[in-house]
Amino acid sequence: MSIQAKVVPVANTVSEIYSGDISSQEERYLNLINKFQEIYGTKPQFIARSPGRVNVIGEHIDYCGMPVFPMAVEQDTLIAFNSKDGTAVNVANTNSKKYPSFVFEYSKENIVTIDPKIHAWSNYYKCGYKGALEKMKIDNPKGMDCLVDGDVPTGAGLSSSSSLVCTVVLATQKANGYELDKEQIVNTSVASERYTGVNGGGMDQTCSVMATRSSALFIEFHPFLKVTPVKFPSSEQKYAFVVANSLVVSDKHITAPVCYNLRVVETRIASLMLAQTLKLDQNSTVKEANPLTMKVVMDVLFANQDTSSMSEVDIWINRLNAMLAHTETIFGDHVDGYSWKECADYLHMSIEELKLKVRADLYPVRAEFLQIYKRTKHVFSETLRVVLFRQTCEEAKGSDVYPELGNLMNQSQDSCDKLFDCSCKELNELCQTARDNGSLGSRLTGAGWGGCTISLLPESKVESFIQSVKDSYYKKHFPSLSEEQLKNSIFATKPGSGMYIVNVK
Ligand code: NG1
Ligand code: MG
Repeated sequence: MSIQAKVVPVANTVSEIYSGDISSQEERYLNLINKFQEIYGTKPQFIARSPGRVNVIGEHIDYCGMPVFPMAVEQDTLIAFNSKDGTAVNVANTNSKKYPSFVFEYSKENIVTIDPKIHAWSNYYKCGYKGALEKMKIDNPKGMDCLVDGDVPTGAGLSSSSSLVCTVVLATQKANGYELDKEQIVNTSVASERYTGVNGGGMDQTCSVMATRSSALFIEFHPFLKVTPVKFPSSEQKYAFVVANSLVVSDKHITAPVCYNLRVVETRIASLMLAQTLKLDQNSTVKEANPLTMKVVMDVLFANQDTSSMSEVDIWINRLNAMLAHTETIFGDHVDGYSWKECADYLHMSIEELKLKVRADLYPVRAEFLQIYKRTKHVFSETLRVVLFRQTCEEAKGSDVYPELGNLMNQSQDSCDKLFDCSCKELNELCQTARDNGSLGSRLTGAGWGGCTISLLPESKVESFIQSVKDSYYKKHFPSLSEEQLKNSIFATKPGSGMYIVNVK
């Protein structure tokens, strides 16, 4: 049995990506194929694959339409699959203890029923399936036999969820004879994952689908999706990134109404308040994005700016600084937040109207005060850091810019902690421990409230760094971890490749 070292064309797939990955993981792929045969009595035709991601900088700004800077990790989700007659979809997992098998039948009314109140791994699978079928607009799907194998740490801010959803979308379209292009797969996966009840942005899916080996991605969402691979600069001293899991599990499904979904709502209300105070034309803002985002507010405000003598970076810096100044002027007398009533009065509407306007009816939230000032200041300053991070990478010209990159990461952590309130004491401790042990910059990655940190440090220090963090953080808080668990909790990472399909012969 062999794996054909050839990618089945996911349109726009970069062909360099598969060879390294598959040869280094051949055993894992072969085990998957064997296990599939044991369960279903035949070999799979294809293996779909999509990675997790680690965000280097740019947290909680994707859903504001602002650019982010993630990279794919090497950990991923694989789905070996076959299509077959009938409409039953059989799904098994190589880790069947933790992720029990399930079967579902396609139904004409709602494709498949998903209850966001139940937190089961099957939900993520069904979300991807439902989204893919809706995208393809087919009502006579093929049946499927599937075997899933994933090694992205779960609940850790490394997007195990999106890695699974993207892989399901990829497998489902393939099994039904479709070849959606990468952008369609991104859009489908983003919409699909929202069926879990979390009103997420598009960073994770875009990175999982579009990543290219050895580069991080500068991802812009507005006015259209644009992905620019950016290489980390080379310098005499070599550097590395280490991911460390705080092992505080943040369950977005339970915390969404007071954490993630609330942040989305706060930034939307802030956008409405900015647009009104800055007297933006409602017709042009609503046309661009509904619900309104901070990126649209900024673009509309500067629509007539003469940019002929400005570089792309200068435009960003100029506009973001202006928005930060507006944030102080407009919200600076309410640094402790606004009540719902104050926000509604500000916008001349009722609280109910306001909730509808920002879609808090679809994704309910709970809060007494809305932290408009702090969230807005985070969004514009974090965007500025993303832009500066990219510029610093691209304009390094051989000089050692890593201390500057590290500073930006540290500032980002500070802002996530103090302005966006998405850190926690363990994450703060882990970042501090990292800095005390030679990291130039350390910050939470992903949604926060637990999960992982990412730290930048000289490559020569990686081993001693990992040992020191094990001694000071893990031994203190999690003394009973096995060596294997420790190995999965803290590891060096490099930018990996995006999704692909392998043809099994
Ligand atoms: P994770 O870390 O997967 O919970 C979430 C969102 C992103 C982004 C980050 C914060 C989803 C699928 N992902 O990531 O879109 O907003 O938080 O920067 O909701
Ligand atoms: Mg996730």
